[in-house]
Amino acid sequence: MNVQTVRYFSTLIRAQGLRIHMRKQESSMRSEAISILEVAAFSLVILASLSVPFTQNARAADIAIAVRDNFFDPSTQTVQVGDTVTWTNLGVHLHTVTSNPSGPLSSGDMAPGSGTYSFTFTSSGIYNYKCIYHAALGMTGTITVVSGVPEFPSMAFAAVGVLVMFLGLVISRRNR
Ligand SMILES: [Cu+2]
Repeated sequence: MNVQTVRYFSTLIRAQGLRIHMRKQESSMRSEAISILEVAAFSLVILASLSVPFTQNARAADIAIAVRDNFFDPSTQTVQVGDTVTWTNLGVHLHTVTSNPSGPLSSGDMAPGSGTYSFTFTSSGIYNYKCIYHAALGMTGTITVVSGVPEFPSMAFAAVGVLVMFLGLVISRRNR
């Protein structure tokens, strides 16, 4: 064995040692990454549960009701909190959408053929209304507003969060 060969082997051994050392560091970094993952997943679950009241009916709908001579079509409609109802006068007479006996609905005169009136319902309840010109002819309607169930975003976040947390626990247990 000459000096060069010895030098070569010692370099090789040192490199191997370095490699093992780096691998150890890598695995400690990996378990650190797992605990970060767990914290992130946990935060996601907390965030999701906190955001439930705010994401109710996240996909607020637009509901159309036709105003005809002389009835509302449909005359009864159930919507969720946050939904917007738009009435369109498709008749040849003036009509109104007016709370009955009192309430927030007040369209004023809706022009025949094109007049529209929109209202966004922000609290649950039963909203009776009428056309002030044709109520006596039975031109009345009811909107029932119900509070929405937690929708896709928060439910999905919670599910993904729980899954990631579970996987993180399993992986970190195996690596210990
Ligand atoms: Cu009318």
